[in-house]
Amino acid sequence: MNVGPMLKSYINGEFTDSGQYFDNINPVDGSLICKVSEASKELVDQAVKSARLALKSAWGTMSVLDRAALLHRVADRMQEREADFINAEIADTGKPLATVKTIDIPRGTANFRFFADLVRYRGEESFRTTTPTGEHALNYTVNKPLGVVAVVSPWNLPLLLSTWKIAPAMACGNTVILKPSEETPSTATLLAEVMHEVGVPPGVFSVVHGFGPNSAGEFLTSHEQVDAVTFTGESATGSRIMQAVAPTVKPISFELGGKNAAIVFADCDLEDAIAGVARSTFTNCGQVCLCTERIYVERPVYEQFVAGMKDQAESLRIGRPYDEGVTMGPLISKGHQQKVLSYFDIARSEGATFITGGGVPAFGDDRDQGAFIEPTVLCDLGDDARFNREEVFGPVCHIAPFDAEKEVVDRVNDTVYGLAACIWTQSLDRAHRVAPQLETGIVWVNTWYLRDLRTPFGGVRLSGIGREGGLHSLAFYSEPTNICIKLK
Ligand code: NAD
Ligand code: 6OD
Repeated sequence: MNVGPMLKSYINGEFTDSGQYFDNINPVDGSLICKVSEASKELVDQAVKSARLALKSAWGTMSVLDRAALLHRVADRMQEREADFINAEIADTGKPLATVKTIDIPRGTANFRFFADLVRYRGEESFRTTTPTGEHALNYTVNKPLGVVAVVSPWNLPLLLSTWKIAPAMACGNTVILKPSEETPSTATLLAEVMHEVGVPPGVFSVVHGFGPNSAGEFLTSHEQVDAVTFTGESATGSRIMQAVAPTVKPISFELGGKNAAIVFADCDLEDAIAGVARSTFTNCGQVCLCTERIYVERPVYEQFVAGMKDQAESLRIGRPYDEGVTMGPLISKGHQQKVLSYFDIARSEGATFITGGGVPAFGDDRDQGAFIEPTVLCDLGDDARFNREEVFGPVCHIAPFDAEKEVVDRVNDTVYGLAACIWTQSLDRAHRVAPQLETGIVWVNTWYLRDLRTPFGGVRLSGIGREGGLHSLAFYSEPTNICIKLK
């Protein structure tokens, strides 16, 4: 694995050093993992230039079957190098081994395999046309790539979320430039190695390391020779990227923040609901865009639910990634730890009751220099409290009681976000009635983050623009041309 002294950008099939570096810090203990070479504007220009040229190379004329086969080879090689990917993701994020092994890395390879297969069997539209004046024609569409696609990804599920966009973009014949999060550059660099090893032609896939504003992220998204931008990250960043792409009017796909709710009805299987909401709140230390930070519980089971969540939070084992039985790692960085702690202070000042947590665990060893935080459960805030309106992105939720179905639907929908929601009930009628009333892109019933890669994924309002997943992804990463042939 290339993690060690320095990570380089990968441009035109070569690893390139810019001569300017930033530190990649281990969130477990604050130690230096490696230096990362930050791509300059000139290097981003070179990446875009080579990606444009690659569109005209063998890649541009490769059949969809050959492209799909190449993407399967990428997945094969990722699986052969699974241990490297696991260690790299753990080094950057501090996630527990079991999480990385069962979620992050397998989904990385699954993304390539899924879109490689899907694109082979995609159909194209055709219409036999008769006009009111009696003319006849055959209309059919041809799907072409958009061109050079910029993928800008976050740090919370680095490989999973970047490949979720890279794989369909490449499957559709685009060339891709990835700007991974500055917090998690390692698996992106490994992916570049894999692309190189399996013979992906130069310029088809590039990685430019760096930050957002006035760095690789901005250089890439504002580049006039980039044809589309697909982004996952904070809503405020999405807004800035939208402004950057506006002058050149290019397609965008945004998966942004959330302030997701779970609704627990009194008729649920309470044990399942407590375990499920604990999972939707604390998974990945609460750093999943789909995590639930607002929990509404029907009054008859409220006290029991709160007690159950306290037990769940206190039974999590916080610690080092490779230690047996560890179920929660650190937040991504000291900076993010400060942000989450500042929301605990806000909640305190707003009158919250801390049922459990609210601080930083003390280990008495080098982990005290890391970015750990206690799993936290709060009550007694109003829906208008800042804590209940803003995304925290940590292992924390607020639990509030409710009395009526219509009341809870209105309260859940009263947010600027709209990514996901969960409903816990044993009534099928209620599930069908309530789910469509929730103003979110995704609703889970009696579960959370159960994924089928064919389904539309995305959010409404500040949670995003567009849907990816299955044919939605292929539609975004393709430019259809309609061909109309006059028939006699
Ligand atoms: P972020 O917005 O800070 O950064 C994401 C990426 O954007 C990084 O690579 C960063 O360097 C880059 N970036 C930042 N400013 C930029 C700019 N001006 N121009 C171009 N690029 C820029 O997000 P994050 O902190 O890495 O991730 C956490 C956030 O992502 C949370 O809000 C979370 O909800 C959201 N998220 C959403 C989804 C989803 O599917 N909806 C998935 C994962 C994360
Ligand atoms: O599972 C996925 O495909 C996906 N896009 C997950 C997003 C998680 C957000 O943190």
